[in-house]
Amino acid sequence: MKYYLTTPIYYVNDKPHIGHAYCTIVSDILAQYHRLRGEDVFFLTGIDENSLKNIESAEKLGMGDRIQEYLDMQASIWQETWDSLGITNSDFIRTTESRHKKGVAKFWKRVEQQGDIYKGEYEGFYCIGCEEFIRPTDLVDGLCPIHKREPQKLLERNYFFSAQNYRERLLDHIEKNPDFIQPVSRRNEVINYIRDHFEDISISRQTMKWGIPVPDDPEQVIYVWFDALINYLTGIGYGWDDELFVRYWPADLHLVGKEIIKFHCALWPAMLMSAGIPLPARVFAHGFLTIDGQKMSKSLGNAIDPLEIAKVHGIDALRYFLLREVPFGGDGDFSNERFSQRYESDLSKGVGNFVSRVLAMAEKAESSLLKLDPGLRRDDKESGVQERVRETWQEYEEAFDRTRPDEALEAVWYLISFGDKYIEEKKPWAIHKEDKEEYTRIMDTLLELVRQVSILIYPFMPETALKIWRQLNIEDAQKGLYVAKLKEWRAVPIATIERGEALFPQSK
Ligand code: ME8
Repeated sequence: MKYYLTTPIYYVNDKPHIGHAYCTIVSDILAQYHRLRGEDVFFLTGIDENSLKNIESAEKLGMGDRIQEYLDMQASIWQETWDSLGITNSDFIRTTESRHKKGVAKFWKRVEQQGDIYKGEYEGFYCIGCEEFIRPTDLVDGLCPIHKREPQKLLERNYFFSAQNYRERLLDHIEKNPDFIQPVSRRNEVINYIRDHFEDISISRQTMKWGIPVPDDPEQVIYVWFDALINYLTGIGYGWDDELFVRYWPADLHLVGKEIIKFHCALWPAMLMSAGIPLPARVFAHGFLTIDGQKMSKSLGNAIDPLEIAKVHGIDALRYFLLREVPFGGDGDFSNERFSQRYESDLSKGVGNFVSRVLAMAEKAESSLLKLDPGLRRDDKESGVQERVRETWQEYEEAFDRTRPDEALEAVWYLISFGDKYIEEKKPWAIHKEDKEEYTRIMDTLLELVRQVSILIYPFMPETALKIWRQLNIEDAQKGLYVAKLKEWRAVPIATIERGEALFPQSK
């Protein structure tokens, strides 16, 4: 089984902010989950370099004559950010790379051979902020309503893509594949758009000095979205490594923000249909993050650097927060206050406290735990713990299948509170002296529960999971095992315990 997932490729006119990190982190969590299942995962992210926005930023820095240098500089910033956040992407695609340009040229030719490219006159508006042609009726007081800037007025002879040829096939595909567009709330938006507004689109620019030249017509460069979408193919070998491409295409998931769903669910599948390439299985549109209730923007100067936030409570805490605080698919808000609250209540006092409590009590029983005759083991079915773990796995896997990692995480936290309640009910500390055997049995169950929790949290908080495995001395024993085995009750025996530092120390 392979699993190929992608993030959007980001514009590099600035450094990454928490919104970009959100999409990349969720993708990483999905990638880690599928790896845990033993699947052959390819996780692609990258940058969209042939954009006017980038050129404008280069010019502002006085680097207008050294654009490639500017892009290289920005590429390092983006790559380093993901590295520092521990993102496990398989590759990083840049649209100025020759492998990408080669693939784009190949793709263009296929669409051309299909008879879907023609030359025509484009007269209208173009918003650099959106990198999109804009209808006059969408302007508000002559300005782009999103970017509040005046669009460029264009009169050019361009190449057009016959998108309209694919309108019916697209609608048919969306209807027959209810999972193609997620969440469901976005489906109607896309259907209406395709039905009412999906027209042939200009796919080249005459006056642009930066970009990928149109094959056989170097006077024109390819429209940045047409070029950028193809990254999902060129990132896995299209045009330069057929074997790799066949191994991973079609994509299992394109994760994107809600503002670019139309490009991914209308233009992109139409392009693929024209080129005779199978469509991705699913496009999921996540919501937008605000900061303290406000839109993130350069003018407000409130864009948050994910690296700064990760410094406060660590990377795992940031990953946890973003998944737990924001219902996936909806919008959410980031505030330092909420972040610290969740850190204290869910991490320090939640999983951190649960693990350290169990390990501290288990230490007292350690010597007898090691010698515990399996015949003496608590009947875990009776206690309900084993059953709860089984149900958690079921909810968890189903949630991931629906691309709802937030719900998977919720199920894990429910299991942790179940564990806390189990401790409160059994009050092992009260029987420690008089009934050592019972005490040992309870601890034996609780330790297995901690192991189960550690596997469940792995995709979300890999560093924390690793710390727990070390404390339980099972890191080596679990190596090379995947979910199907790991989730079995007592799949890996816990032999000794080495309590380490608190997983999430209380803030001072
Ligand atoms: O659109 N909250 O790039 P981009 C959550 N290059 N996510 C956010 C966000 C926010 N406030 N702001 C940005 C482009 N994002 C194109 C894509 S793909 C072939 C080309 C995330 O730099 C979100 O995932 O504007 C959004 O879709 C993406 O960044 C857009 O990044």
